[in-house]
Amino acid sequence: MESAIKTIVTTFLKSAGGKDNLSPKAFQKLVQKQFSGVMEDTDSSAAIMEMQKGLDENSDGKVSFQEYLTLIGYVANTMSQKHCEPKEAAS
Ligand SMILES: [Ca+2]
Repeated sequence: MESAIKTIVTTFLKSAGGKDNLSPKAFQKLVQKQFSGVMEDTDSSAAIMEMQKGLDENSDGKVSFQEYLTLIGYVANTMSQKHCEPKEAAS
């Protein structure tokens, strides 16, 4: 569990290159590299741009750590739903 959280943090720090925010380019790279298995449209830069807009709560065009966590939460939520589907279908 700790190592998973560490991965989440270090992935952000590495991608941001020592800055507080991910640039649109850095965000795109991160999504393509890390989430191609769990998300659709990661090969579409337009789709990733839309995703970034949705996450960008303060509308500064960049993704802060907090906004990045929103994405992690979203992905985790998607995973848990996928995980639950077969059980629901069986009952
Ligand atoms: Ca932002």
